[in-house]
Amino acid sequence: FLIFAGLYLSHIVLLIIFYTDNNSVKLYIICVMSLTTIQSKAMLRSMKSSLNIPHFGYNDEYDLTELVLLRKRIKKEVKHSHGIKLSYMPFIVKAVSVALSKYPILNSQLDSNHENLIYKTNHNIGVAVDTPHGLLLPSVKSVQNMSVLDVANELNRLHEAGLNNKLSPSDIADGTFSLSNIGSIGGTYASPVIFPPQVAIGALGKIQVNMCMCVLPRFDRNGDLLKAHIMCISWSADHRVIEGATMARFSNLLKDFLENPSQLLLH
Ligand code: CAO
Repeated sequence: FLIFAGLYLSHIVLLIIFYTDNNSVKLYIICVMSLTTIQSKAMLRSMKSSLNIPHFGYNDEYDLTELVLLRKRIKKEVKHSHGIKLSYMPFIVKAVSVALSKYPILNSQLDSNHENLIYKTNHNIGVAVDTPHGLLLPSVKSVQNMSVLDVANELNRLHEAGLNNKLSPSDIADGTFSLSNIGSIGGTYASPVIFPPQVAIGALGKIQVNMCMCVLPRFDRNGDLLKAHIMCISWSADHRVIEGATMARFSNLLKDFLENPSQLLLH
């Protein structure tokens, strides 16, 4: 008979097989592989197939002043009463899902023959997580059925699991749309690479006050310079499937939700 045993030591996985018959016992160690290597290989494969996608880019600036104030108002209370760390991401992920409901083609995938477009029911929104083990892309599943707080809770879990190298294959699998919050590290614009078979990805820049030169100034009714918190967003979409006008309309709708975040209460 055969006995299979798996051993996980730091970053090393050993698959040990004992084989016994009446006369002998044989021991095989058939697999020794670093998890980091597995992740890098997955990244290599997916980035290689990304090269075949004709990317087009679209950028815009969102005024997140209201959202910055809203988060500031409720952040402590959410931590205190729910134990949840509330960043900007849960609002953005939820708003993306609401906008996807109006533009479901952005939540679609091309089949392997590139002949059919499959519209995905669930909004499984992938969030790029920078970890000591490399870049990971877990996804929050079925965001369309979640509240902002549910999303925050799940993002906290995925972030923590990512940092501790504890994400499960199901956490990583089945993403339908992706976001990369590079702005939590820095930067204003990016050119994100689509994660196939998905058809679009957004990169979020750093939320910064518009007094800097890189974003358009905002003015009040009197023409005086207004302090506003601006985030630049950079989209990449698969031009075989997504037209520029669709991307622009989707982005406008998302912008509307994020600039008036109380609307999210209705979802
Ligand atoms: N602009 C300004 N501040 C931001 C911000 C942004 N775009 N994004 C996050 N912040 C703030 C948060 O609000 C938080 O502030 P407080 O401490 O006041 O609450 C702080 O920065 C830390 O946030 P965080 O990173 O812990 O949490 P998050 O939910 O905003 O982001 C995650 C989580 C996983 C997206 C992020 O940590 C990360 O890994 N980003 C990098 C993604 C990446 O590498 N992309 C490149 C992919 S291509 O190689």
